[in-house]
Amino acid sequence: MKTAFITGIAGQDGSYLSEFLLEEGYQVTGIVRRNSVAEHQQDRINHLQDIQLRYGELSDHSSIQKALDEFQPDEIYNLAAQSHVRISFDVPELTIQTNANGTLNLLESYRRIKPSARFYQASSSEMFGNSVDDDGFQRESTQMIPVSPYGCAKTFSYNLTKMYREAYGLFISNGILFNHESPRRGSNFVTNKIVKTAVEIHYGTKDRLELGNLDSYRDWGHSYDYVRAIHKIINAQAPGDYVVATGVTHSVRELCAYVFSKLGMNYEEYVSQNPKFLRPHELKYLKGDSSKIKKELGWKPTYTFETLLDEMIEHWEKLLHARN
Ligand code: G4F
Repeated sequence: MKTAFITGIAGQDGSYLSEFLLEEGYQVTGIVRRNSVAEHQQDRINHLQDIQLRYGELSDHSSIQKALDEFQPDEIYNLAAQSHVRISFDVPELTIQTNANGTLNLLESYRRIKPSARFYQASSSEMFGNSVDDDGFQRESTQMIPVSPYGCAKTFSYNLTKMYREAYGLFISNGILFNHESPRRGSNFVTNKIVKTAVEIHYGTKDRLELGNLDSYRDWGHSYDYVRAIHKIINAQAPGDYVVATGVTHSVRELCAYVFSKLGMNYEEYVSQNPKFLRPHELKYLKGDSSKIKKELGWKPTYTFETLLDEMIEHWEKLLHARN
């Protein structure tokens, strides 16, 4: 039985990955941060009886060492992060501490305690900033010019993991994941914010939706598919770096139009812009080319933009209908 150790195990991807690894016969372990609202801290993983959790923080080196010493994992998945790009402008130091220094802490503990393990780093399409290749795609070779504290921290960790791979001969891989969503997505990310509020408007409990930039484009996939890509990446023959994306891009405006029309409404009657949701610097356009992972590891997404949103709409309809 292989042992997996997951930082960020209580997050969207951590929960889907844990479910998948349990199905695959892994022993699943991980760290969770202390949260003042203990009731909701592990909502996404409460249904998983067989996982072992300890309190820990990427920025608390001793907590990482203790957990790795105890679990002696075969695979380490570094998913923990301050993952909200706009909030990274509000809390830049915390973002750098967790997303950059935190990776360094984990790498140092890993190479001292269990260097035979394999290591997966959750890298992000936010690292590209506004770089786009001439054919309109971002891929592994696209220049990285991040435009947010979050993107800068992720780019640091991406470079650091590559350096550790070369310098110490460790099995370390990066997944450069484009936006990926699900009903478990935090409702301050744009997909879930739009779906949840549109359903609330549909049921008459809200009357408008305020957003930031409606004209940015994202390549949105489903977390269910992306955690399967992560598992393929860490189990590849050799370590490497892979873009994980659908190759299809839509604007936030198109997302609103789809969701509201599915609920029989015209988004233009309900959606307005509030400058408080704008960012000091915006990444305008993402469309990923995942040819490498498709060709080398045989991964492909099963959800489309439409089926992803349909599942999210159905989730909120069930939940809010039950409450009404
Ligand atoms: O849903 P978002 O906040 O996701 P964002 O910033 O693209 O970041 C996500 O994807 C990254 C991968 O590229 C991850 F690394 C990161 O951890 C995270 O998962 O915003 C998507 C777009 C942006 O252009 C934003 O400006 O939606 C726009 N937007 C417009 N109104 C809004 C809003 N975003 C949020 N969160 N809230 C709004 O009201």
